[in-house]
Amino acid sequence: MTAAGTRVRAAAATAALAFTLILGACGDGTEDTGNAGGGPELAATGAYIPEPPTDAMAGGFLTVENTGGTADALVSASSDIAGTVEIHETVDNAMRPVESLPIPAHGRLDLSRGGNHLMFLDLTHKPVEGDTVAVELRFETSDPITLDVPVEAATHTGE
Ligand SMILES: [Cu+2]
Repeated sequence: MTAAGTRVRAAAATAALAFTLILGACGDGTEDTGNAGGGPELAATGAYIPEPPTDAMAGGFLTVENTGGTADALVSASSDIAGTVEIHETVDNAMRPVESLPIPAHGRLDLSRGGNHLMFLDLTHKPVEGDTVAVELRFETSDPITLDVPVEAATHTGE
């Protein structure tokens, strides 16, 4: 066999392996909805920040929808009005920071009052109803999503 022939065979083997890996990623039992790569497909909707009582902290709520066939996770967030944005969950009426929140395949992550939420800390100023706050969401797999989040009345529930 010539050296050139060996290289051709090696290239063919590499292509076959890549093809197998692609099939493997789609063949894990989740249905394929036409998303060629099989990765997560995220969209954020319904975001709002209720006007907080003080400039100490503010909560943020939204839904992240995943129409893709692979799970993702919200891993961090940042904002122009906050030195720190934490991801909080609420357990027994007490909130606590978490590293990340899962976004299931063909599912959604709900950040809503009384439950999971974004916590804006070290505020540059108290956001008031009518303001718009820039928020960036970062994920384990997907590209970041940037949102202009409206500040609503303190009693707003998003419904
Ligand atoms: Cu909180």
